Amino acid sequence: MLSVTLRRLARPLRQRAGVWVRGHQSQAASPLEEERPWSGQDSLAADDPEMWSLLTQEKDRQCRGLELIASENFCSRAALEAQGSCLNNKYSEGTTAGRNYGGAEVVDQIELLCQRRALEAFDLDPALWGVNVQPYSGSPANFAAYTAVLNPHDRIMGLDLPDGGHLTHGYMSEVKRISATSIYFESMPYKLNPATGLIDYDQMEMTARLFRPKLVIAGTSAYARLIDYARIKKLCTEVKAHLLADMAHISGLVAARAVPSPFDHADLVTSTTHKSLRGARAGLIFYRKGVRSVDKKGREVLYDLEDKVNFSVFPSLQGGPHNHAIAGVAVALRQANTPMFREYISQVMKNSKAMASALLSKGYTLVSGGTDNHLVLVDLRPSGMDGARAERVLELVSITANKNTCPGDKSALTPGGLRLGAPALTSRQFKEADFIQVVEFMDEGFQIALDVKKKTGKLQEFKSFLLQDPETVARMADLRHRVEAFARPFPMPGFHDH
Ligand code: DSN
Repeated sequence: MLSVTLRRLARPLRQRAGVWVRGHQSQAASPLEEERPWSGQDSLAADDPEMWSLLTQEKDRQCRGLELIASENFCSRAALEAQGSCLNNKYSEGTTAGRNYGGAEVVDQIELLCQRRALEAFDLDPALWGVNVQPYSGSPANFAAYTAVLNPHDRIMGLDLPDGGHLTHGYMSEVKRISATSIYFESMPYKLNPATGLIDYDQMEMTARLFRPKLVIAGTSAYARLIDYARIKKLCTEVKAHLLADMAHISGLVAARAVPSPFDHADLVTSTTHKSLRGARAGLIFYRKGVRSVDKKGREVLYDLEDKVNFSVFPSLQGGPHNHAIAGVAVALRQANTPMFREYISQVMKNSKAMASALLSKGYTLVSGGTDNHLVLVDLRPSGMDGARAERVLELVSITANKNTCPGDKSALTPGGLRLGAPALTSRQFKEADFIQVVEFMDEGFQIALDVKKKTGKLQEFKSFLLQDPETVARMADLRHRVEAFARPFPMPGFHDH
């Protein structure tokens, strides 16, 4: 009571001294706030109006725009609810076989449930496959999987980033080791055949026979075609390498049996959980169990990956698992094992193909000429455009996509390509005809970009002109209004207050 009275007395002085107001007037704590004991019961809107306002703006951005980033999706309300739950509060370093903290009896069940659902979603026999569901996301999952089976400076091979691989597949530039996977391991890329836009398996084989990697990564971030896992596995057997499939982009497609499964051939499979799989944000590492081979004396040689993977995730690389994320992933994995999800993925593939055909019919060039999965990679160079300028104009008209390198690109800042994915809008119930309309909008955006490019020089000047030239501003405003009027009525999963 005394301290409350003293605080009351002190407040006018502090206000006069300017201590009371923290930066912006809207951030000032209400007088009541100071006097109440902390209950933690206020809503976000009441507790932190500034953050609430930003979240509200982001929700609105997601609802009014066309989301074409191939790695993004709209997760279900149920999975978001599990993720934003009391599970955030619990530490549980270790595995379900033994934890470093008490009170883990419920999170143990949650982790076991997530593991079981992960195996079920991909139709895996628990005698032959296990899964670690603790990685925080895809990049840590990859680094942990490599660390499990490699020593520092062992050799890895993955698809080069400019050719559609991921940073964590060993990316290094001409002058610098960029990804930790190239700093701590020795990396040699394989590449696309620039003429076909397809993985150059002949070159991969030739390089692997010389480089003798310990690990080959079969996985992509911006590749619209299927991967020949059988061929890569044959190579791995020949050079005595582990085969790791990073199915982050296509894990929803794999779960829906819509593309060939990496599990038929790989020793290790990593994934994120929030792309085509449409879950909460995290990572997974699957590892083979059981008999690996039979030696010359007829004795069974077992896989030894389980302990190595688990040890690598914790304690080597991570601390406490994010139990809230694991729960959100478990919810999504149950959803992924339903006919409804398979129907969703089938629509993703149809929409991706519809988008590819519409772009081709408008004269655009696609890397590899089309798509077999959830994304298309447009090569804008033949249209006199680049991905950076196209991305910026689309962003200003509420269409979100991302610039991407195409085979032969030199600059990562102004690459020639634009990556477009179908998973997010398909979660909003878009069908083929809707994607054809999306292409119409993008085509208008590309036209604006082309017109402005002709009048400007470097990228920075292009960007300034977009915001300053009255005619361009008006053209973009008109397109943006039509885009938003089209997008907004589609349902949005996850947000019950939409
Ligand atoms: N950055 C993600 C993507 O966009 O493909 C992968 O981590």
